[in-house]
Amino acid sequence: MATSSQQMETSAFTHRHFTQMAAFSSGTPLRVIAHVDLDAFYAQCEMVRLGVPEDVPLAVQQWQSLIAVNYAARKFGVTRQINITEARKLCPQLVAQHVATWHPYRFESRKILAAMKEVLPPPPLQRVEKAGIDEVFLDLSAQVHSIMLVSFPVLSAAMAPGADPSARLPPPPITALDWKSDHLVDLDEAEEIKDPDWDDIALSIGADIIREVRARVREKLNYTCSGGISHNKLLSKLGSAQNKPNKQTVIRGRAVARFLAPIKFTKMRNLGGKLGDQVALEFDTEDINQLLTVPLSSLKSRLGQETGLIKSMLSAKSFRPPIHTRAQAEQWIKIFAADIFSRLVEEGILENRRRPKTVSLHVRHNNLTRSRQIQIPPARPLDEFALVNMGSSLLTQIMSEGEVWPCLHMNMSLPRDPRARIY
Ligand code: DCP
Ligand code: MG
Repeated sequence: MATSSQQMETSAFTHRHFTQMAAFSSGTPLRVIAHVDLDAFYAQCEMVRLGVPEDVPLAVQQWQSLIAVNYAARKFGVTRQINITEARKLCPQLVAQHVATWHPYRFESRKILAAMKEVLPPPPLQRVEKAGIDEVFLDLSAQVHSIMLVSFPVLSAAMAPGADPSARLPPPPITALDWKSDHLVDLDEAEEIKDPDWDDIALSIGADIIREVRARVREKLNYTCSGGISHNKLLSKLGSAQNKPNKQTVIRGRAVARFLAPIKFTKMRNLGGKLGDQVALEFDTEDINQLLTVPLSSLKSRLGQETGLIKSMLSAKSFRPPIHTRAQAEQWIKIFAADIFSRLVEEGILENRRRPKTVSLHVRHNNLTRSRQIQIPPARPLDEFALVNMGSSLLTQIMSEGEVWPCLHMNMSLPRDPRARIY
């Protein structure tokens, strides 16, 4: 809490900024967007199903790879990047639960979404968007707006007919906010002693809502999840990952620059895959701050047409330091296969005519990227095992044609079928 505070004359925000919240306008700096992501989701599904206590290390295994690792196991250094044999060395008591299909996780995912909605007002105040099997975005703007109107009668002037939309709001009648046990991204000292403005109040109400959403999921279904609360999707998504597990993080508008500075841009939505890798290679940095100094025109011209390819199903990894052995490469092929296969399942691509026709593998050695692709046998089931096998034979081909070690980058993709509508 601030020891001395700087009294403000008016808010930095206008009547319009406030009224726009009710319409979910993306133009208002007061909007409240939250992202909620389940902790170690598939692992938690197995823990809930089998009644495994929280402190027991557990991982979900698919072939030799781990596709989810609970937080008890992560304490031993077990991650998705290692195989089951390595994991057992690090953590001999690890419970490894083998998984055959994704259906039970999809079912749990739907139950969790329904539980979240129970504590939210009905639409049109509610706006929830499922972003993946274990994550949702919530636009809380309209709900927060309605709560603010009740809690702060001074704001009703902004809604009055004839109110000047560009007039500033009065300062909030409070000087401190209770953030409960939330993580707050720190502000610079000069900012921290300022009184909260309406944007901080909006986020604090949003944080109260997300605390309740998470509590309901925990009480009803026994899952923990993490949340990020901020003014846009990118920040809230980065926020939810910041203090996992079972924590929520608030990124206030004034904290954004400080928050983003150390984050690698390859962690951002749309920059985690091929595009992010390409940007990192092209500009030789993964730092947001460094990238912010590159003019947009230069970004566009240097990335060129290539960026249009991100729609194909692709799983990629840049190696710093580079990898040197076939065994390491095989490990990554398994991870790519698991990643791509789960997305194929998730997007329902295997169940209809949009089944992909080819698999390709790209391998970068020094400045040279070589690739090979093969047809997917149409009659056989396209499962993760088949993808691993195809990736492995592509690697054999590429290795037979020239040097690959040290290898700086690999990716596996299922190129878009030009006849398919989506993907
Ligand atoms: N998943 C998968 N293969 C991957 C990545 C993820 O099968 N390569 C599945 C298993 C995860 C689920 O998707 O449990 C959700 O992915 P997340 O990235 O959210 O990871 P977790 O929920 O496991 O962990 P976290 O607590 O970091 O969110
Ligand atoms: Mg998750």
